[in-house]
Amino acid sequence: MGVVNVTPDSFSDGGAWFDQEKAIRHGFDLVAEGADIVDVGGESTRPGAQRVSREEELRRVVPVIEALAAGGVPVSVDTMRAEVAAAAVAAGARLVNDVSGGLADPDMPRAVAAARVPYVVMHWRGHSHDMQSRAVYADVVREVREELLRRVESILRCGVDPSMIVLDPGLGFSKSPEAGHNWSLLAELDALTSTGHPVLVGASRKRFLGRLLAGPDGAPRPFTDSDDATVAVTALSAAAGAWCVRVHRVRPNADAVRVAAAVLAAADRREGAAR
Ligand code: PMM
Repeated sequence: MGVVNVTPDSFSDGGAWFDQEKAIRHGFDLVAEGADIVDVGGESTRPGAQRVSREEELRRVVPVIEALAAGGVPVSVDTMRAEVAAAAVAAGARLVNDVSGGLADPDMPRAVAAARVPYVVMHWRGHSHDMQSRAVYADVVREVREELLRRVESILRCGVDPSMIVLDPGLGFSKSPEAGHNWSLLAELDALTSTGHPVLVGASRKRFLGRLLAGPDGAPRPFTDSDDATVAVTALSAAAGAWCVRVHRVRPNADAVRVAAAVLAAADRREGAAR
């Protein structure tokens, strides 16, 4: 999944695709580099970000989704709002990616049920302006799994088909880099893959990578210089059974997915031969 943030202030690409023509071109480029899905978002979720209005979010994403979908691109919409999700699906989006897992807008699960599209349910504890204060866990892996499964129960009650639900641990969202929450979640991805739902991992250019790669003076690496580390996370996630990775630079990550798939296929063949 390649990312197109139609925002002036996203953490990971600093507003490079705010211009709609550029955003559309970038979406097609990501497909040419190997993206199976292009994720279009109009609201920044970087820590501390303030919300944009629904009207502004619609204005940003709908024309980009229309143009990409008309060009045959499988598009997902990255939104927490039911109305934006519905408008995006009407414009041709084929998946709804909701970083709040249905918590930000109670109408979202019913909108997704009506749209009959896959639904990415991410682990989330609150809006960006204060999400880091909620990064408190006794056991992050157990709590993220339990909170996600509670979300799934509630979403199923709204009529979403269970086979349409994708789970996401929400790396960087109410997760503390100092406490190592993101690494624990990656180390035990099977806590989510074992639910039977496909799993999406969004590590690309996140601050916990910049902190890992800090220089001798302790200054975190800038986000654009953490793409190689993102590729490493992609290979490990794909080998651990992730269904999808959400990334800013598609080509090297698509290569990493192919490497992991080749290793998994060889392991399957050897297991088959041993039986
Ligand atoms: N991360 C960002 C935005 N949307 N969606 C999902 N499903 N998972 C994520 O981890 C995720 C997301 C962070 O935004 P960025 O594109 O500005 O880095």
